[in-house]
Amino acid sequence: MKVIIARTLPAAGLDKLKARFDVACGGLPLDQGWLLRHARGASAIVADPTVPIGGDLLDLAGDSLRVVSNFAVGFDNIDVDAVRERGLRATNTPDVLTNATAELAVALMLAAGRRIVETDQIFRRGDWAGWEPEQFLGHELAGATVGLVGFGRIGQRVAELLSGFRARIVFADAHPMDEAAARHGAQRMDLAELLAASDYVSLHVNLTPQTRHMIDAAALARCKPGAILVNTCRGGVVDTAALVHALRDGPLAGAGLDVYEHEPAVPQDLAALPNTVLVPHIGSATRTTRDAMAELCADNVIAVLDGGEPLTPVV
Ligand code: 8YV
Repeated sequence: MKVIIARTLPAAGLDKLKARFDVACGGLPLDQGWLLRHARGASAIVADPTVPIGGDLLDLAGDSLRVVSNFAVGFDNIDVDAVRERGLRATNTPDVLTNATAELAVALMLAAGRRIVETDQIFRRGDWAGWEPEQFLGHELAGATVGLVGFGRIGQRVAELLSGFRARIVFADAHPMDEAAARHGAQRMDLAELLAASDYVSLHVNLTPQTRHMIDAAALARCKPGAILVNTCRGGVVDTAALVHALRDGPLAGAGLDVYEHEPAVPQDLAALPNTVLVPHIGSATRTTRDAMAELCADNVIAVLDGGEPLTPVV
């Protein structure tokens, strides 16, 4: 059976697939032409969030195709209705990246709150004239209200990590999440309430038509003056132009961002602002996590091609 890897997969998963199947990798960067040429006759396609998977590609693969295995927890790149309509399966890699992503969210809260990148740059440029009593004042997590938008696996792990910081945790989620709320001592609010109450707002939702631009100009206007926004989920959840405005003219004091609306383009308006911490989609970028993601991605392919249930299906 033929397995097509749209780009690349770490060896932890790739070697498992190579041991069982005829594997071809498109390599980096994504070459759509290669993918279209090689999809025909594939039993499985391994994709990631940079690889759009639509009905046309599924049809091109033909009757042999059984599964699309995404190397990511997010699956906004996959047309899940097209997968479902064709009786195929799609899988993702939840759980294994929860901690890495949650740790990055906390790192961005601290970096933006304590102005770590801004002051690092001032220092490196030789622009520091010496210590002053009220210089470079930032924000602490202790005593702050942290609003988690989305209280799934990653949001809950952020709450757990923050317990030592003595922050108050509030969350907005489509589901009541009563048990998790009790476990983390977190209070559920609707989004508007959360934005008005939070010193830090951290986003942990899937990108869907409902969440696209969920954080728009109106939402940002509701934020507390001096609040910090952290985004480690998907760039499309935030309206970038509105974010730039809120960082320039208030109410936001800063933002820590891992994801962008038009990756890999660097949003120049955000880059020009001193109160942003910008990292290039590194939420799951640790050796341990990427290997675990690759293994799970491969195990999903193997499970389906062996005629079984995928381990972590989205369809
Ligand atoms: C990955 C991610 O780094 O899992 C996701 O949804 O965005 C990140 O963990 C990226 O997708 C690489 O595949």
